[in-house]
Amino acid sequence: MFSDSLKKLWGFHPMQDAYFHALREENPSLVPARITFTSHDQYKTLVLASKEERSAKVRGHFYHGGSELPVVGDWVAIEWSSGDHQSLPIEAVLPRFSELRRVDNRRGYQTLVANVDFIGLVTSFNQDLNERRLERGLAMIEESRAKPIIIINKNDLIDEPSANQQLQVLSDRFKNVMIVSCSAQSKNGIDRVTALLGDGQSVAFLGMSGVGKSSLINVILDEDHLQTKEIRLEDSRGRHTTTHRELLLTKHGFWIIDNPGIREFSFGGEEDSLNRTFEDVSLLMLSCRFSDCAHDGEPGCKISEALETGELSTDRWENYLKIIREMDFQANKGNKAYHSQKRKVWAKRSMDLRQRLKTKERR
Ligand SMILES: Nc1nc2c(ncn2[C@@H]2O[C@H](COP(=O)(O)OP(=O)(O)OP(=O)(O)O)[C@@H](O)[C@H]2O)c(=O)[nH]1
Ligand SMILES: [Mg+2]
Ligand SMILES: [Zn+2]
Repeated sequence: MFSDSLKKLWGFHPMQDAYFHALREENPSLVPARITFTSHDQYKTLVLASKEERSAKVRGHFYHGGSELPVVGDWVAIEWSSGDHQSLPIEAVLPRFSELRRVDNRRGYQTLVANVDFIGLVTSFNQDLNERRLERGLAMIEESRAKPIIIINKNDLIDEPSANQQLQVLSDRFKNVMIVSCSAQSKNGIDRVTALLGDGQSVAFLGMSGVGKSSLINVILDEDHLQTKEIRLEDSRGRHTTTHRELLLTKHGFWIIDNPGIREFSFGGEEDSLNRTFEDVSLLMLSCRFSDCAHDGEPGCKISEALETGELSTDRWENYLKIIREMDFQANKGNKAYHSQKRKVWAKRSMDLRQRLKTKERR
C-alpha cells in the first residue's frame, strides 16, 4: 500500500505495521495515520497512504470500553473515506514503542506524547538550571523508553568559560546522557541539536515554561510557526505560552513535538527505571555489606562511604530519597496506615542524614 522508505520517513515502526495488518484483515478500509494535534475530542492526523492531513474523531468504544485515548505522536488505524468535510473515525490506537507520562493526582497518570525516539529535556542558562530538577526529568524520561537529550538554551546570556564549567558539572553528574548547549536567539549550537536526530525519528521537547522550547523549534523549523512569549505579552493571557502539543516535520527529516511548559517533573514509574537513572546509587546499595542495609551508618554501608569520600554527592542522594518517597506515596495512596508508617521511616532517614552531615561539617 505504501513503500518501506515512506514508513521509515514517517517513523512507522515494523511492530506497529504488523499490528495494523492484523486489524486490516478484519476491516480492509482501515489505513494508518499519525496524530499531529489534539484539542478536546478533535484530532488532526496525517494519513500515511495519501500523505494528507485530515481531522478525525475517536469511535464511541473508546469512551465505553476504557481504551486509552490517542495522544500526539500516536499511530492510529482510521477508516478512510474521501471528501475532506467529515472527521474520519479512529478505530484503534496502535501499540506504542515509547510514551511519556506524568503523574496526575486525579487520573493516576496522563500520557503526554507517544512514539518519540528522543525527549529533549530543555532548560536554560539562568535560574532555571537546576540539577535536581533535571534529574527528576531524566527519571521521568527513563520510564518513557525514549532517549534523553539535555538541551541548555540561552547560551547567549553567559560567557563561554562559565557555560563550559556548568556543562562539566552536568556531565559529571549525568554520565552517559547527551548534553548540548545552544541559543535560539543567536542560533549558536542549533546544529549540535539537529545533528543528533535522524530521518524519520521523532523528538519531543519538555521543560519548564519560558526556557525557550517553542523558540528553539521555530529556529529548527526556520519559520515562526509557534507562538513564543513576545507575541503573547501583548495580549497577556497568562504565563504559559504554548497550550497545545503539536507534531511537526522539520526540513532536516525528523519530527518534533512542542509541549506546554510543565510546572514540575513527576516520576510515577517503576523502581527499575529509577535505578537506571540512578545507576551509581543502585550499584552502591547492592554492594552494602547487609542486604537489608538502611544506608544509615550501618557497618559496611557503601552509600555512607561514598557520601564521606564525595564519590556520591549528598544532593544526588537526597534527591534519590525524595523521589523514592514520592513513589511510595503514589503506590500506597490507598493504604494510609502503610503509607504514613513508610513515610516516617524515610523522613527519619533523611533527617538522620542531614544531622550526620551537619556534625561532619562541624568537625
Ligand atoms: N536570551 C535568550 N532568550 C531566549 C532564547 N530562547 C528563547 N528566549 C526567550 O525566552 C522567552 C520564552 O520563550 P518560549 O519559546 O516562549 O518558551 P517556552 O519554553 O516555549 O515556554 P512555554 O510555551 O510557556 O512552555 C521568550 O521571551 C524568548 O524570546 C535564547 O536563546 N536566548
Ligand atoms: Mg512554548
Ligand atoms: Zn547501605
